[in-house]
Amino acid sequence: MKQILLIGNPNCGKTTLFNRITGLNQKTSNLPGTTVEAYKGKIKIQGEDYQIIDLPGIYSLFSNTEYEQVVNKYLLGHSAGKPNLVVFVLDASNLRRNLLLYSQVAELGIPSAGILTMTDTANRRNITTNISHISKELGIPINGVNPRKDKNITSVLDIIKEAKTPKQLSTNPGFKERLELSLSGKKVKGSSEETLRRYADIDSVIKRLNDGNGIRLHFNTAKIDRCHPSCLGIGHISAHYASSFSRGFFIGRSSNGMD
Ligand SMILES: Nc1nc2c(ncn2[C@@H]2O[C@H](COP(=O)(O)OP(=O)(O)OP(=O)(O)O)[C@@H](O)[C@H]2O)c(=O)[nH]1
Ligand SMILES: [Mg+2]
Repeated sequence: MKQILLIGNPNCGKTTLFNRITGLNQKTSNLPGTTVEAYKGKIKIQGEDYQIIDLPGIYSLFSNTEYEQVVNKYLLGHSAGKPNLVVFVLDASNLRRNLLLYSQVAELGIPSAGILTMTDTANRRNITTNISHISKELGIPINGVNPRKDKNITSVLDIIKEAKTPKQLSTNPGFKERLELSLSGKKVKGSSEETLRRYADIDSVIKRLNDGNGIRLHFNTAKIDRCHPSCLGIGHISAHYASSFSRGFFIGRSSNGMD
């Protein structure tokens, strides 16, 4: 049976989506780190059976916790054979941070499809996203789904059928070997430098999306007059990025995005 891995940052809605499409009832919560092991389920797409595996949420494949190890093992085929497909869940309210993990998974070249969740949360923070622009940048089909509310799972199944080999957002020679090495539990030399390089490549993507209206932070001057940027839900952006903020360039930077 073909194997699909459900991958993404913590708390982006993977298990809610998994439950929705498999009919199972695994634990979900709005606390990061809810899924600590791989949940397995079965789905049928156009008459074909697939095993879908809901993995723990992580920010980067490089780290020493058991969660990254679980995800690494599945991605590299050490747990259940080589995966056929990846469904990457992207949180629309934190796209930049999500793209770090995405860029690493994309570099493995597994055919992928994307599900953009949390567009409602993003909208509340005055961020809108244009799915077709994001899909073009990443080179994979993407559908926007709110797995908490949307009962119709057809759009999820349809997009899985259209999975494509992702564009590489960042190229890092020796990446796969370093990933294999990280399975030994040792801190991999050079992974922090690699993360910084990846963020530089991701910022080019974010800038193109921003310039082409793929992501837009709507300035509500009345609110801005009254509030600090944290009122717009982007208060976690470091001062380093204040100039980007003033250009209306959305970036969801968080210290959790670094390994
Ligand atoms: N507002 C909103 N909430 C959502 C959406 N999708 C999921 N949620 C909620 O987000 C919370 C986290 O969902 P989970 O499915 O547990 O997230 P997860 O990605 O599996 O989290 P980890 O297992 O920790 O990696 C739950 O309270 C869901 O109901 C969405 O599109 N919008
Ligand atoms: Mg989960």
